[in-house]
Amino acid sequence: MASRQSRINSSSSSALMEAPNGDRERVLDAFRQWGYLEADLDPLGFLQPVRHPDLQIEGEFAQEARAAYCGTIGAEFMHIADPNRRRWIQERLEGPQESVDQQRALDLLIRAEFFELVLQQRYLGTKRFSLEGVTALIPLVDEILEGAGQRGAVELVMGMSHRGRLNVIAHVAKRAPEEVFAGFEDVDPRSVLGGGDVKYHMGATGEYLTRSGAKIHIHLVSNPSHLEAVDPVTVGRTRAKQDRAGEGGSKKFLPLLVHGDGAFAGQGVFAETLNLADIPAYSVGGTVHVIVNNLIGFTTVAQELHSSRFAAQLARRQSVPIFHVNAEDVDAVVRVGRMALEYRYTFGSDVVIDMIGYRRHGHSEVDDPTITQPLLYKAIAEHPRLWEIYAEDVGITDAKTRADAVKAEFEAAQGRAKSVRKKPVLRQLPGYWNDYKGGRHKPQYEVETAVPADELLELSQRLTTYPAAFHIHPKVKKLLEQRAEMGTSKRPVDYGMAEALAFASLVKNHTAVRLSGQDSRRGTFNQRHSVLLDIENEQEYVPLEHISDGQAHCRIYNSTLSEAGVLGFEYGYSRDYPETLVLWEAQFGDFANVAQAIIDQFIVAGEAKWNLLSGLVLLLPHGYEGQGPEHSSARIERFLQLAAQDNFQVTQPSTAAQYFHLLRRQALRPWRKPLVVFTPKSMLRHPDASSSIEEFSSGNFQRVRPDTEVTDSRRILLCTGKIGHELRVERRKKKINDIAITFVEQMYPFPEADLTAELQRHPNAREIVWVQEEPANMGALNYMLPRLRHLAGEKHVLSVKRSASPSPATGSAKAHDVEQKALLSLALTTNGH
Ligand SMILES: Cc1ncc(C[n+]2csc(CCOP(=O)(O)OP(=O)(O)O)c2C)c(N)n1
Ligand SMILES: [Mg+2]
Repeated sequence: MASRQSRINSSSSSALMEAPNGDRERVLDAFRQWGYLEADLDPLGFLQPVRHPDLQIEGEFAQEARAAYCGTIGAEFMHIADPNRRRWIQERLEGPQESVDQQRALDLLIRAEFFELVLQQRYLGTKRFSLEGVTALIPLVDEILEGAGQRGAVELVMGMSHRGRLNVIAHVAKRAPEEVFAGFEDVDPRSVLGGGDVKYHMGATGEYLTRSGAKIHIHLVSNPSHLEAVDPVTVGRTRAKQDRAGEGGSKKFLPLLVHGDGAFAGQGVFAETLNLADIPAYSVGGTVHVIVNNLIGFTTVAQELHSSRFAAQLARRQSVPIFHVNAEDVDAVVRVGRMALEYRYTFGSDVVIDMIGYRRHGHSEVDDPTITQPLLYKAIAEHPRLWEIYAEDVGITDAKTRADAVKAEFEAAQGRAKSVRKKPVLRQLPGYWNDYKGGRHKPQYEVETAVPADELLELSQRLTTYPAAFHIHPKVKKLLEQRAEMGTSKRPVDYGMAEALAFASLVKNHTAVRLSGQDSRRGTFNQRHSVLLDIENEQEYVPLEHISDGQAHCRIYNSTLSEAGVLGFEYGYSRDYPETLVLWEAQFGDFANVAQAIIDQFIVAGEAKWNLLSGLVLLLPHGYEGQGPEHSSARIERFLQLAAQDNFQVTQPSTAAQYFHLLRRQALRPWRKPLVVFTPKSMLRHPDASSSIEEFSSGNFQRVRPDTEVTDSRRILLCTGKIGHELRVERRKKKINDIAITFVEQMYPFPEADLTAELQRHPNAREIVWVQEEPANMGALNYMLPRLRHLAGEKHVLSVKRSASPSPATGSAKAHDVEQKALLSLALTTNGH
């Protein structure tokens, strides 16, 4: 009793306590819990083991426990509640060690090391973000692939940033070394003016042959500099591939994310991605994470990078095991790789490998690290290379001969690099907007989006019925009754119904729909109600999944409270499932800027940088309604600033039918460009924004919605969204009949031909006035004015808007009303300014 007490309370004593026999489990438990703190994890010894009071025990059991938990593997898994999972890990760490193919591991180390050395020799002073110091990554991934191949994997979807990426391209994606070296040779600048990307961001694909002969396709995902932004994209891409594969998809497609230690701990987008792991809408059956941990960021050391002892500990928020491993015990690294992979396949869970090594050079090879870490880099300069250490450890005597051969091989490859023909960088894939610009011809790829009246009727019946025994909420019952009336033309069709009709018509004809966003199943504004809930037993009924036999799925999900993570995921999904209409909805468009890096780096620039297409739709509620600075603006100005070379579409449909045709156009076109839709809030059910059912059975999306009420106007007000409706109401009230009010529904690509036609319908108009709700430094104003001036000829181009402001909107509903009235009045009564 006394000895147990002293073991538990031994914090003041550093003396080792003798554990009595029979206490084996208790001793082991202490080490299972805290052993990783005393583990020998840093090859350079800077990260000193911590002596934990609970572990100051001696004796046979302690010796056994210490060997299992305080060697070169440190496991954190006692935060996992499930005893089966803990036991599974215990058995592996406490049981006999499995053998490692040391010959193969050594060969891979030599290749990884000499790849970098030859680059260093031949391209001195060029950035490559060497893997030296953590070259064990290559045998680690080899073992992960071996295990994956044995379990039926056909593809590894891999996301990683700069560190060691070129090495991975050569040794995991198996691109010929001369191809990688060629990236260091001069390119013809004409091939990449304004586009393309640096060599350590480009994606790569290849085939990997595992030790036991399995062939695994490698897909290294294109990646921006923005650390960790690729995480949700990689996971979304994997999920799309898994969904396409159907049954067993999560076994066939394995995601692997390689992180830097600084980025893993610091970047919120990773935390958002991790949070998706076990949620059915986003799950991929487990992602394997590898932290290539050099205990340093650019010049910033671990103690400055995170509050936890290990960068990896962020993952403890979930039931995810963390295996720290000393990158210089290559056998341990390989064993950890095997265990992590098996864990992923056994439990369908994420798993983290924290491989701790060092960085032989500066952050990049042009950076001198001896200025900021003189002692560390003195130690590194004196430290032997891993392949030499390993060869000696395992007693392989011909390592030097093998190394010479590999070096000669890479040098020869480098010699061939100059003559490698570079793949041309396509600036635009052909055929997208051919003949569209300028409107000289009928757009080549416009598609029929109207749906026959009888089909609309049938769809609306399907959308508004549910099983007889279903106990429906009275409010939802009423909503469905109203929607049924919309289908039979007794009532104008509103936005919610328009969207449901668009989705229903698509899934019926085998185009699947996937929409996710915060509270999207009901809809933030009570507009969607895509999932009916039985109020007595909470069973779900999704009318959109009961449209017709053999239909495609319509999946509408509530997302986690994340923007960057979820938008990145959906972008990734849209990349690899182009036949599906994939939509992400912001709760309010204002919050989309939390995902700005996904928008800037992937959605709008992905094609220019990497030739990658996406048909993703962003639904961004937008409009000034007196709800304050953060519930008003989806930042139209930002999207328009990002528009160039037909990279995406920026739209604001002003009616339900327009929204219907726009969604169908996006899904049915044979090519893919991202689509931004500014969606309404208060206008969702407004009569002026509703449409007759005939507008669904005829027509198509109008890029410009002309004013057909006023034929001969002296002034044309051009606007987009809600303000246009308000102007029309005000005009009616004031009985004005010489001012036209025209909606620009597609802002980008700029609908020049449609606008020209509209201006020609009002030959006597002297003024064109751009009217917007947003302040002068926001909204579409600065994008529209030069374009309108170009079209206006003799006419004056003026504008009406709120005064320039750092904040998008006032916090006072009353102030908002005053401002809004002033805008309408200015637009309709004065000459603007
Ligand atoms: C979002 C973001 N912030 C900052 C940077 C600039 N940056 C590039 S690498 C780097 C350090 C990365 O450290 P770590 O994640 O440990 O990776 P390592 O380079 O050590 O492998 C920084 C700060 C960036 N690329 N992305
Ligand atoms: Mg680092």
